[in-house]
Amino acid sequence: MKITHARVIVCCPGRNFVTLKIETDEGLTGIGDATLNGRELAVASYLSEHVIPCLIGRDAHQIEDIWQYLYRGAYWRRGPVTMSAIAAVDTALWDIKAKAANMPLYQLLGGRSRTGVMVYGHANGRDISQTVEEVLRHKEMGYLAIRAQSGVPGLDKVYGVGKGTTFYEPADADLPGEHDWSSEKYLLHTPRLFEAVRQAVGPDTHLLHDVHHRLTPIEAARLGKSLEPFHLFWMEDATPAENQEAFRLIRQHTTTPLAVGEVFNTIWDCKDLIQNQLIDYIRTTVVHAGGITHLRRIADFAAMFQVRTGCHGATDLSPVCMGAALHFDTWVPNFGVQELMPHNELTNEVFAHAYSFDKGLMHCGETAGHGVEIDEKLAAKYPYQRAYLPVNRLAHDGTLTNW
Ligand code: EZ4
Ligand code: CO
Repeated sequence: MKITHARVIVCCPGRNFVTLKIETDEGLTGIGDATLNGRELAVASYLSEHVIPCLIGRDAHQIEDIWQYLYRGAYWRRGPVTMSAIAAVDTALWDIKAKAANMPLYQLLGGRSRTGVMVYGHANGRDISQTVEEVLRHKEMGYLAIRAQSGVPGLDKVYGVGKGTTFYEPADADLPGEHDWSSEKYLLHTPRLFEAVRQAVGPDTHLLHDVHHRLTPIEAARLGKSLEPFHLFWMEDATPAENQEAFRLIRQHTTTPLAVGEVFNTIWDCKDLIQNQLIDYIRTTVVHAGGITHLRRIADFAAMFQVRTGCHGATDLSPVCMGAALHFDTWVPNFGVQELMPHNELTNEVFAHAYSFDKGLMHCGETAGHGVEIDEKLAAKYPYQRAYLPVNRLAHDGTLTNW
């Protein structure tokens, strides 16, 4: 089965998405997500200019060889742009292979390991009481796992707090907005938040929290320790992980489970974290970590060290990524949890999908392939609109820090 055509579709049904569509001489087509928030056109151009010309005429069934060709063959390895482009090709090819086999994708990975995929939803509030309300609303909707974030007294704009009530979209301006930060204010506030949330929600609901790379290792250790009484499912991105050793310090001080990796793009980004058992959950997902082929490699390596998966699933990962991730989650033996930030209605119209939510679990569906399609005519009505993630500055003197 030969690849005959491939094209990149960029659309903005409320937010930007980059999709790769591959066509074959047997009439089967497949799609892959290539969205890299705030850097969308870099991936689109990498695909159109440098990847698609090399795909035409290749055997669509040779997923592994094509993956190696694009990874090793570029000479310039890794990086979010390259790995998102490779991921899009890989996802589209798995979609095609599963359609050719007339099977849902998870069957090709080894079949079903669980009845459904536990997801965590986002409870966001301006303050503690609003976040508590949101946690209870999510519990009511059936969520078994809930991430809680809130505004911090004395800080004007912080990660995870939407403009309206619950909706939160971080890429919210055509040039980067500016947030402010104080680790001291945050460290005082966050244990109070979780004391209130745990008290309100009871002992059974899994609670999660995203630090979003803002703390130093010793500050993160302090936070992890102070959250122990509220037994979190995980504390996410406690400190930047360019230096994987940084997590050793956090680990030495706290039993709060640690998750990291939504910005990683290869197994090399998490090798030390995993083999030294410095983390509990690895957050890499299909679109930013080289597709199903590479994600499976990371998960198998993680399994040897009892590290479980917790795939990133924010709205900037398109429904195509979500569909593929849910097939992966349905199979992967060392599954932990899957993030879910539901897409808006328009996005769901552009990307019709087989997956669904029921009682805290997602189901990938039984459609052949990954079960997600793109309506190209509808997509064409919503052209790209430049949008950036914010930057972050220290509240007291404006020093640029991690967002
Ligand atoms: O800020 O996906 O856990 N989820 C997150 C996300 C990220 C965005 C960045 O593009 O941290 O909300
Ligand atoms: Co995160």
